[in-house]
Amino acid sequence: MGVTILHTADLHIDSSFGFLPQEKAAIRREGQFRILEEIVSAAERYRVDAVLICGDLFDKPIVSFDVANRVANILSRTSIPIFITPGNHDYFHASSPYNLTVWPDNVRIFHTTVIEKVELENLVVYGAGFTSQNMFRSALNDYISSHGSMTGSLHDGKLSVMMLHGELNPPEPRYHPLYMKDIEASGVDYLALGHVHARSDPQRSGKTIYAYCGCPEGRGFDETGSRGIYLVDLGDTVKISFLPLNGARYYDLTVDLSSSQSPEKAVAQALPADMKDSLLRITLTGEIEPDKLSVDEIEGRISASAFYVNIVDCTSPPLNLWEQCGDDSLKGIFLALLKEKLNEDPGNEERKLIELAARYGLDALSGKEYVFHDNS
Ligand SMILES: [Mn+2]
Repeated sequence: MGVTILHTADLHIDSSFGFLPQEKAAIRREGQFRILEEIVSAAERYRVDAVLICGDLFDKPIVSFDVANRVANILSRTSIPIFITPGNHDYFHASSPYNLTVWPDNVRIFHTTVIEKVELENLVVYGAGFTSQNMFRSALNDYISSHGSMTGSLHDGKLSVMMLHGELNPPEPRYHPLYMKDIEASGVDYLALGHVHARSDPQRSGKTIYAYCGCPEGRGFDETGSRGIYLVDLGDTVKISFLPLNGARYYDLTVDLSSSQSPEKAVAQALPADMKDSLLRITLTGEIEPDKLSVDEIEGRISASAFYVNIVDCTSPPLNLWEQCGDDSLKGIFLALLKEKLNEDPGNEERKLIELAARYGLDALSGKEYVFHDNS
């Protein structure tokens, strides 16, 4: 019989969202509880056999009783077994919510750095967690070194999964190093990983499929795009599907206003179709007359339909290329030489090249580092 698990990690509940105004940050923190609710609903809807939360469920090692109790309450709305590994942000310790909160019976927390095993009816779950903000030793390597592997008759034909928060082959072993040879030696059917917030496609090492599911909702402009959870069907073959969730979406957009007649239109064209629950950072670039651009107006218009917008104005006034042509200076002589070529009535392509040469030359003569003017 097949087994389905729900793989999630890195919710970072109770994040500060310090880049937002206070009231919007509070709304985003509420949204984090909604994402957890959505995850529990998905677990029910897809009738999964277990939910794996692979570290950094909370953003910090200590949270208020209210936050911890709300999380426990959401997890109690299902009877599906839920497994949690504390990560580097929410490591297990005496004052940890994992120690102080009354968790529902369906929740099991892997609270030591030594890999433990829990047997369900048709599934074996292995896990270990952080007990401080760093974890230099590899729990997996320690386990393999003393036990050899996790497979064999031990499982009585049951499928096996392991959940760990850590880094694959890191240059420095600071956040629980995980090594390929140990993953291969483990022989578990699926290794559910947390820590890296970008989702990775499932990979295989030996018989073991492993993946980072990424965070189920972005928390900043470095976490853009669609985010969600992995549903993992374990059977004769392992089938993994990405299920997007309805969290806030972050967009980090750059709009070049150089050749645009209307900055408002140029920005509008770059916007996503549905901006509800969207957080946008829009960087404006290119050369434009300052009086043609009203950042406040653009910002005002977008904030009417988006959750949050931040416009970064990196435009510059248009440069009169030939202003210093013929001056008694190195720039003047350089421009005069190029201007001669222009006067020979070159074709369109060559004209562009000459203008580009003038720009680069002026930049260089002004002591600027290489500045790329994208005129395409
Ligand atoms: Mn994390």
